Amino acid sequence: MDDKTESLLKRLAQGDQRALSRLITYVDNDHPDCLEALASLDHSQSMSKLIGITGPPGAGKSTLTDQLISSFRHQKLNVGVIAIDPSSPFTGGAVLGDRIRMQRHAADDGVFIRSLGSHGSHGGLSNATRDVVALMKAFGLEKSSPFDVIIVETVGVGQTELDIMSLVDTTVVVLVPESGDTVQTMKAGLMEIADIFVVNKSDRTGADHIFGELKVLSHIAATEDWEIPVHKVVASQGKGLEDLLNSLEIHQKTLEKTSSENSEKKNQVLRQQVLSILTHQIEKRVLEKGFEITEGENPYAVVKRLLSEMNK
Ligand SMILES: Nc1nc2c(ncn2[C@@H]2O[C@H](COP(=O)(O)OP(=O)(O)OP(=O)(O)O)[C@@H](O)[C@H]2O)c(=O)[nH]1
Ligand SMILES: [Mg+2]
Repeated sequence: MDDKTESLLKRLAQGDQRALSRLITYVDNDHPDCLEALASLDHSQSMSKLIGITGPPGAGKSTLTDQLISSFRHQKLNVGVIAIDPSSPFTGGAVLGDRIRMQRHAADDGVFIRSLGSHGSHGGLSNATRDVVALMKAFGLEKSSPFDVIIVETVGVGQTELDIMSLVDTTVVVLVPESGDTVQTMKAGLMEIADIFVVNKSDRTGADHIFGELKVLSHIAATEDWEIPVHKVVASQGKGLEDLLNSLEIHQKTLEKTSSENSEKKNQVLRQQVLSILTHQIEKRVLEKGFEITEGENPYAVVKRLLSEMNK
């Protein structure tokens, strides 16, 4: 690790947002010091609460995130935001849109917002997000100015989002009155990923219908500890926010209460993280060294050769 990286890490721990920004760029560009830098972080003192906001494109996730930032700032909490746009080559404007929607917080020292697109994140978006979350959790720990809340906004409810949402404590799935089909086709997936449902754009007709459907689903899937609450929200007007904030708090408390039962799940998430970091590192090493492959060669034989070369 060179001196520059070391000094960036020191400044990160002291709560320097520019250092955090630089280190996120390191991660985005797969800087050679990344692994060592991330491995040196100590998260044992981190108290950051991690909230995931996910849902279909245009559901109002950024508008909601913006409102949540305001509420948390009222409580004098520091907030870090990662806005993920998996399709940035096509919707580059969306990243910009996120920025604009949350722009009013840009000058606030207690808020840090960063967008991540698939461009630049070599190991895929869930790898990049995990790395950025790791950096954000270590931010400001020495100066007692850490992020009290870290919000991860991501589009969709597929496998990548599942991986990303395994990083957070509480996942809010944002749907809209037009999401009826999504609810029907993705029932199981939705119930697996969601800790809280938001029916946003409840100023539109059809909100009651989807609200009712989600209520039934979460009632069926309810456990002793948790029944997924469903909230009608109008993010653009800040309506319904208090109930949502209340649910977020109750969910955090439930997690604390059931933390011993959750330790197995946490372990599983950790193991999964180790495996994906390892995969990424091996791939990186192989690519750095380069490898020969002749036309029509058996790809399994190539991998066998590469692995035995690695063992030497
Ligand atoms: N009518 C209505 N419109 C809303 C509401 N919340 C957000 N919008 C609008 O919906 C549009 C999309 O909002 P965003 O917050 O960018 O949605 P998003 O889910 O972050 O979008 P992507 O990140 O591009 O997937 C914007 O034009 C918002 O003004 C709402 O409660 N009611
Ligand atoms: Mg958005």
